[in-house]
Amino acid sequence: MGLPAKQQQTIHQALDTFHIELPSWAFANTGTRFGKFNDPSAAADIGEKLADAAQVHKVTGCCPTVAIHVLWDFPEGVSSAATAAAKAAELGIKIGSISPNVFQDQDYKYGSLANPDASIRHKALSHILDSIEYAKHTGSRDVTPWFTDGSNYPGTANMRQHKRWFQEGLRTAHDALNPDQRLLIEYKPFEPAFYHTDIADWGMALRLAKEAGSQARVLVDTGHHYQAQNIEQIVAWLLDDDMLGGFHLNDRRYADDDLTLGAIDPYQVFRIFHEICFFEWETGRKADIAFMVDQSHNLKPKTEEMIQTVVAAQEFYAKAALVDHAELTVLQNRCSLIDAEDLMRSAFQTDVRPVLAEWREAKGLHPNPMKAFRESGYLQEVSRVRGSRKQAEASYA
Ligand SMILES: [Mn+2]
Repeated sequence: MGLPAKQQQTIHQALDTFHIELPSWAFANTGTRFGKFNDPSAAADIGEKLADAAQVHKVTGCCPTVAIHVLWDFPEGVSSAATAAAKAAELGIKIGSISPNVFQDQDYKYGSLANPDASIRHKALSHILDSIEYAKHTGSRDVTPWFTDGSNYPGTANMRQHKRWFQEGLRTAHDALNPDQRLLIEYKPFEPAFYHTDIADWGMALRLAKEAGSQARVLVDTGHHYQAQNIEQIVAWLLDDDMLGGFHLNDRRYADDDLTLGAIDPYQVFRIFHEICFFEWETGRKADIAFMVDQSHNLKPKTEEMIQTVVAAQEFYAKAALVDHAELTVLQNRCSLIDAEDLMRSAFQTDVRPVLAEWREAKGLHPNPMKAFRESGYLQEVSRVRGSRKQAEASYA
């Protein structure tokens, strides 16, 4: 039995172009601010992170790139970038987006690009410019800074001045891009700043991106919103303005929980992907979006969790592709509320797993990526090798 041939074909076509970028930091030992539990299989350096990511790509066939955090992954700067790019190529993957880190150093206690001390603003900008250079060395297109700048108490910072410093800093960073590179600006309402955050929402990120230059876009981290915010509407607006650069995919129950995509609210992931598929049908063009994962697995086994995430993302994307957009448009224009909603819900409720298994087999992959990974013995092998060494000190990544 199964789905009609046309729907199967729709899913195959959707999956053919759906690539997911894995975060290097998801393979390392991570934790919460209360502590960190060591996993014997956790990767300790960029070489191991890339090796683990390559395993995910091997069994899923859709994760050809790995996002890098400069401070954690390129400790020696340009030479680390070159070594990592070579290692990735050896493993059949590539370095993807590059995240500068302007929040860990002691100098950034009172901010980075909006620090009242001009020499620290300069230091932060220099690091971002260096990151753009590394990106050129690794052939990476997207540079993805995230800023913690803000304040914890009313009256302690000049919010207008902070805004102007961000406008200035991001414009300078943008000017250093190659013509094919992009600057993706991520927002977050709170944490670590608890009174005001300089780039707190999509409107601020959109404005800063527009002012930075034509190669800047907004990055939507699904966990970086207030409760009940309509993320798919933000996505729809950014798509319509051609300003959606990419996602940091994850799920949350309370704040920025970095849980597995769709673990808490699977319908929301579907609704977000639906807006993308609907936009592409309506405009007849592919949206230029980097689908990146930004999750932190402090309890689940890391590589398996990433496989689970990727499989979930493919399932939601396939379901979203199944919506009959022509029919939906007719129903919307007719104000047939029940039928329009049911059209969405029936796509969401469709079991796409058998078609995904067929798609994998057509690509020469095992129909069940998790089973393939478990049968490979990779986890046992790296746990044995990595688990026998002394656990590294408690650095976050
Ligand atoms: Mn993020």
